[in-house]
Amino acid sequence: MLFCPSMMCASFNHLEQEVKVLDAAGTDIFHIDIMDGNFVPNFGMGTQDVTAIRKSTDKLVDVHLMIANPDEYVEMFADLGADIIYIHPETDIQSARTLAKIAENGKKAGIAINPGTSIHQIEELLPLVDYLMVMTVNPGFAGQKYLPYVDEKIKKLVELKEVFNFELMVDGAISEPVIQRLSKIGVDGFVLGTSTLFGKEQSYKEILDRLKKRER
Ligand code: S6P
Ligand code: MG
Repeated sequence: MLFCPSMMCASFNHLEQEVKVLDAAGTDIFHIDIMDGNFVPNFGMGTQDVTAIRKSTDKLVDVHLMIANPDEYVEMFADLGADIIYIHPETDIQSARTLAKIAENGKKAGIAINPGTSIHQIEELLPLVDYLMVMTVNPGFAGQKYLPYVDEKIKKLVELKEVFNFELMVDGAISEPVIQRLSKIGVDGFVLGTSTLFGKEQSYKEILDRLKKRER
C-alpha cells in the first residue's frame, strides 16, 4: 500500500521539518495539491512549495494539478522535480497528448478524476497512465465528507487495473475505516489529509506504523 500525505494539510510554518518527519515516519509519496482558483474554487500550493518539498526528501513527490490547461505546465512541474504528474482530463480536451508529454519528460503520468466523471469518459486513457487517482470528494478543499456513490466506480477500476497495469489511488476524506475497506478490495494508494494523519494527537510515525501493520 502507498501512503501519500496531502501536504496542503501540513504546517506551513515549518514545512521542511514536516517533510523530514513525514519522510522518516514512512511516507511513500508526498502529495502536492496545486489549485488555480479556476478549475477548483480555491487556491492551493504553488511552485515554491514543490521546490521546498523536493529539496527536503528523496521519496517520490507527486503534483495533483487542479488547474485549467495542465498541458501548458507539464515541463514546469517536471523541471521542479515532481516524479508523478496528475492531470484532470475534465479540463484538458487533449489529455492523451498531455499524458504523452509527461512520459516524454521522463515522469510518471497520472489522471485524477472527479466524483462525477465516469469510467466511460476516460477509458481510452487507461493504457497511457501509470497512476489513476479517484477523487472521493469534489476537489478543492481538505476536510470534506467521503462521497459513497464513488465506491461503485472504484470497484470497477480494481478490475481494470489488472488489464491496464496502473496504480489505483484514492483522494478525499480517506479515513482509517475507508483504508481498511478499500485496501481489501485492491486499491493501492491513499492520500492522507485531515481524516487520518494531520491534526491528530498521535505522531505521524505512530499513525503510519499502525496503517502499515494492518497491511500485513
Ligand atoms: C482536495 C485535494 C486533496 C485533499 C485531501 C485532504 O481537493 O485534492 O488532496 O488535500 O483530500 O484530505 P482530507 O482527509 O482532509 O479530506
Ligand atoms: Mg489531491
